Amino acid sequence: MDGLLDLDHKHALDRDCMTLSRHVLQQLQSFSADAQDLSALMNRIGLAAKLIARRFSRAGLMEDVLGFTGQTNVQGESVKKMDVYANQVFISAFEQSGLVCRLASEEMEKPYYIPENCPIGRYTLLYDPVDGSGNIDINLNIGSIFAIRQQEGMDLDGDARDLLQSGRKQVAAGYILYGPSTILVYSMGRGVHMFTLDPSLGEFILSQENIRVPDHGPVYSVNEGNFWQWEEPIQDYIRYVHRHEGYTARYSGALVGDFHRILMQGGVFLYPGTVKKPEGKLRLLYETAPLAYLIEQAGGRASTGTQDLLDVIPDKLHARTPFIIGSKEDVALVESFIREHTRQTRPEAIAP
Ligand code: AFP
Repeated sequence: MDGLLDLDHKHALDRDCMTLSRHVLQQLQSFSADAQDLSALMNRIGLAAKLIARRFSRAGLMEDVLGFTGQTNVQGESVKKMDVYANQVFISAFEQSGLVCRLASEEMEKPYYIPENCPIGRYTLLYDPVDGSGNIDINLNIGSIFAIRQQEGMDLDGDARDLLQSGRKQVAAGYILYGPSTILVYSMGRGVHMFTLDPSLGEFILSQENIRVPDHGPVYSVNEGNFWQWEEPIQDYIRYVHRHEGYTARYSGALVGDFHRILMQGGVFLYPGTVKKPEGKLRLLYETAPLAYLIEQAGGRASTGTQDLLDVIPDKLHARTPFIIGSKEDVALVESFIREHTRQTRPEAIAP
């Protein structure tokens, strides 16, 4: 027909119109109030991501952006100025949204409750505003991780006990990777989808749908500098991959980038517990559980080594878990070393 684009151009234009908010509504196949809320919620996540990406992209040219604040956070870690900025970005993006009732962050000991004079929503946003802070000052990949849970019951005394539930209670989860391009990967239980920020549009545009992690991959991603601290089965697994062809080590020191490589190419990421810290370093509610949600949606697995990660019920807001995540065959291989070690040392612990 006259005046219409040919199919190729039309598809390209349709794709440029597949924004985050529209994709959520398409995923939910609904225009209900709930669907609109989730669509608006993901849009706010996209806004926060754009604000953080903008700051990162000019960090080296601006005063007072890089470096440390001199403070220590609830994790006992030195706080970077970008940690504080990014944490506030999410609060500012959601405070007037009417979508959330509180925000729980790696950077805040207690959740931030939306003030009385702001519209209160039914969701809780849990997030790690800057994952991989160690990479900020050297311009290497950094990420933000988020999870969305529905408010359940009343949180009367503000201790957020209702958040201490398994990762299977997550309504949605995802991450932003600030790399050569800024991408946003998310799932709401209907597959894993990737959006790429088009700076010329200021929009996250759909770049890959229904991502599936390969059943096996060559990459194992772990900080081998901790080898001497690990329990024996993890050391045995590392010796195995050292002695067998077909494995390659990749580790950036930033979970989101290392995870994204595993999601796209297959393999396994490990942050095991150590003899001194059996629970490991990574935090459950806003780091390991959101990524576990994604990897299961992509056909992979996430484990503590002895339990499915999504079944772990935290005892506190900033609980940590050992973390093994990636292709199901590679996660199973790591678990097999743990099971074999248990069989030899504590046979009574092995279920019949
Ligand atoms: P920072 O945010 O302090 O850089 O820590 C990053 C992180 O939480 C996670 O992104 C990495 O996978 C992990 O720690 C790296 O920890 P190690 O430096 O102990 O390997």
